[in-house]
Amino acid sequence: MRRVLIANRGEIALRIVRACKELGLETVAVYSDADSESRHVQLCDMSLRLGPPAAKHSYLDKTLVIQAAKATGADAIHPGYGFLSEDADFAERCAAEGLVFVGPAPDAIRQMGDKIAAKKLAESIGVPLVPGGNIEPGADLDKLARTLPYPVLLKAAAGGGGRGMRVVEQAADFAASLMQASNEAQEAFGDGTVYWETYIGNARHIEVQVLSDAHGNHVHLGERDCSLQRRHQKLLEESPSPMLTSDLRNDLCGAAVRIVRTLDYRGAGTIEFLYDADRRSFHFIEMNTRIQVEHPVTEAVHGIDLVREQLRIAMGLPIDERVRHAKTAGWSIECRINAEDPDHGFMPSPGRITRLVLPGGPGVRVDTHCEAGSLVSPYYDSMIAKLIVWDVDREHARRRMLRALEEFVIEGLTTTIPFHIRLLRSDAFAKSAYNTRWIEKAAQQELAA
Ligand code: MV4
Repeated sequence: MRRVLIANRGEIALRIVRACKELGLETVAVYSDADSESRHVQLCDMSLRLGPPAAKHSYLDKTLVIQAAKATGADAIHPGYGFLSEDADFAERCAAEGLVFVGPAPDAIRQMGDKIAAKKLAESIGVPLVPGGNIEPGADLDKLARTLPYPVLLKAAAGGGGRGMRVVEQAADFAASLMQASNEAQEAFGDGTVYWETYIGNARHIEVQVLSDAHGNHVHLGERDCSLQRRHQKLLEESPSPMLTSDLRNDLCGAAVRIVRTLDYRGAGTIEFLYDADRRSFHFIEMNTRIQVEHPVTEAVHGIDLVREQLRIAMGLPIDERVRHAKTAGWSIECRINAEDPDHGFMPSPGRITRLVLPGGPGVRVDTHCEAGSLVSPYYDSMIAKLIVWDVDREHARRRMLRALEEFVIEGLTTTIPFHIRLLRSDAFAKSAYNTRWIEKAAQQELAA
């Protein structure tokens, strides 16, 4: 592996360029017309235009991306997150073209992309699941509806990340909700298969970072608590999770490693669990076969570089010795700074950044592709920066995050910074006394401007 094409944009493209450079790898940027001036394009050794801003005609066009790799002599493609990162067909086409896909084998992507298959695998090795079941085509829906433990949650087998989920409160609503969920899933993923789970109302979303190499090493790098999400967009993540005892943490991380070992996995991955705060139990829900947006909090508490490890693994090298034996130390929090208006339902607020002053000082990291003068495009997600802090414990990290948010100056568009400041100051956050439902309600009440 000598030359890596980065099939992404924004902060993660820049993140990958940096990791490649530190490993002595050459870099190729691909970009849409909205990103031709982007920082990662400037820093790459070579760059190539893909097409117009719409992702369908640029970052999501598999043929164009593979052609770009061929044309520039790249021998590997890093997909980042989103776009083509969990597209098994794309990974397969890379292999067929002799290109290294920086990620797991197509079969692993495909199996974990089917959320029902993923649960079956977890169940087969004794990992606890949320009670639930499949809904076979032609099943007697009235009969099924009468037996379910309400409230239930309908989920799309091809979905994930909360897209296409629907809560059903009572048997009378089941058939209609199923129809809607299935139609939505068909529309969004081309697969209308839906399954049901008991809806856990008092839950925390806790995920485990794993790394697997081609030499049979499978390690976890602790957990992240991602319970603060609005419409399934994460707002703030932290590591470790304030909810876990060391016994629970060992069980959770052990279960995650057993899953990737069984899969004969290779690369970076994330195993998602729901923690039921009433029963103090955890349940596997799904696996993501890519690097995630929130990976820096794991890097901060372990002193490691996950993207570097992804590249090492793709090169056939073993996971670095120090990474294999890394221990969690201190506390890390990440806030996603979005060009959105929290006072108007988090409406996207694209536009030009006229002034940008980044926070700094000890324990502060900012991952952003933006600078003063940058145009935030309406074509892509509205994340403009990730602010990550590390400190010795949660309360110090909370205060450090507040001071960093207060230093941060972004002018020209509306951002989520003021909302994050209210969130970090709230009692619920300080005590970690919230669940996955809290933020949605609080955004209209105690966290409203
Ligand atoms: C759940 C759940 C409660 N019960 N499943 C959301 C993202 C996806 N990966 C799984 N998610 C959830 N699955 C059961 N059976 C709660 C979530 C969830 C959530 C739900 C509503 C609002 C915000 C949420 C944040 C994290 C997780």
